Amino acid sequence: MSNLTEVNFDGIVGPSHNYAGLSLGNIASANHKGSASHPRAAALQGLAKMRGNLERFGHQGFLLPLPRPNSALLEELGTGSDLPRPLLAAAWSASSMWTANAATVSPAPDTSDGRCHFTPANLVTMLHRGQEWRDTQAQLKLAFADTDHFAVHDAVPPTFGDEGAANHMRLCESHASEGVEVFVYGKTGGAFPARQHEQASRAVARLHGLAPDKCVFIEQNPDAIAAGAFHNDVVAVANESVIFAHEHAFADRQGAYNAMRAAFPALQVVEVPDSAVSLAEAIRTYLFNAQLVTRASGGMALIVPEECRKSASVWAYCEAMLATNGPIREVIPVDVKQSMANGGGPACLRLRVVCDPSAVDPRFLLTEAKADAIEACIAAHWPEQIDPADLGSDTLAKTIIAARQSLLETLDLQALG
Ligand code: SUG
Repeated sequence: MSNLTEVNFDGIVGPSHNYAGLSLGNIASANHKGSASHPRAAALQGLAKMRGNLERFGHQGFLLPLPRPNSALLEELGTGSDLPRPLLAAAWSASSMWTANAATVSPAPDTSDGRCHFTPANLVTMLHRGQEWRDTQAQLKLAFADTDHFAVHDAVPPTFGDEGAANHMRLCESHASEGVEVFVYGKTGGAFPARQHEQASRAVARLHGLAPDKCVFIEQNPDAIAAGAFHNDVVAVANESVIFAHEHAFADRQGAYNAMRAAFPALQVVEVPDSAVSLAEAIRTYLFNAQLVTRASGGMALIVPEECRKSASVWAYCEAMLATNGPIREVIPVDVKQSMANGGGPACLRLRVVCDPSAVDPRFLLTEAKADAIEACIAAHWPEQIDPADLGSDTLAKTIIAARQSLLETLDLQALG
């Protein structure tokens, strides 16, 4: 159990990154429907974020884009000129880049068998996301193949929507100590889908062998879902003993904090009042879709989207928060605009895994030299631009398939071909 540390596995943005407006309830996705996307810029922005974190923390992992266009899905749908565009676009989606939705992860100190457990998210609410989990699972089984340390489950059965780590927070004294796992679910009935079902969260907790008194199940605020917080990580993030959340994140605000405190008495709440940052502005800037990380020098840093610096109310809040000298000591903006335009901020792009890095297949761990090689591959092969009308083109399909193939070769991961 020694050497347990938090490693972030970011999704490398795939060469088919595009804006098809597929996610009902995701305001950025709807607003950018039909816009031209820039896959090369998107992937380079994601890589720059990874490089920054590699330098900051000494560890950084990645997961690879899934095969697109997904010919198996197209076959299942029946190909033909009358195939509706959104169904065609689903098979071209690069949505696996948001690895916060790849799986729920329970680190070894929390589980009954002392292994780190993964349950790939079934993502059943949306077609373009529901096609991900089997390929994601194959990748997790390769990266975390060491069964002395890791267990990779099947997704929980459909009907119970599961969107993975985006609706899961872990409270602990330090990453290597036993934690309390907080599962946040939504209830259906609002204008937008509630993507995380309570029974999916409870199934994951059972599968992972978590102690019932170390689990907390909390309902997301239906008003937050209605305002565009389609995942809890759009309105809250936790790290070690700190939770950073919007006042309207949870259905029963005080009840939620009480339940967390009952299981984890050392909880520190940094709550942003609606009067300082409105729910709409929090969702527009993705203040909470931040990486809340422990600095080597002490205190925590919040890695936020660049959009936060440009918002008067959000930036004023951040400056005021830093002046209080509370647990969060630094705010670091990063440019992930291409991902943001589809509703994916810095936190969506990463899956946190507390593990011993030496137990992970090193092909999934970033080094400076590997970042250079990935960058060269992206620069050479990722399309500069995709217009939604291009989806379905044979020429573009060939470019995308060849680009991914070249990345697999660069990383010696042809096994994922
Ligand atoms: O599932 N966007 C993703 C964004 C996921 C963000 N993840 C977290 N919050 N953890 C989604 O809505 C847009 C696809 C499109 O419109 O083409 C999309 O799937």
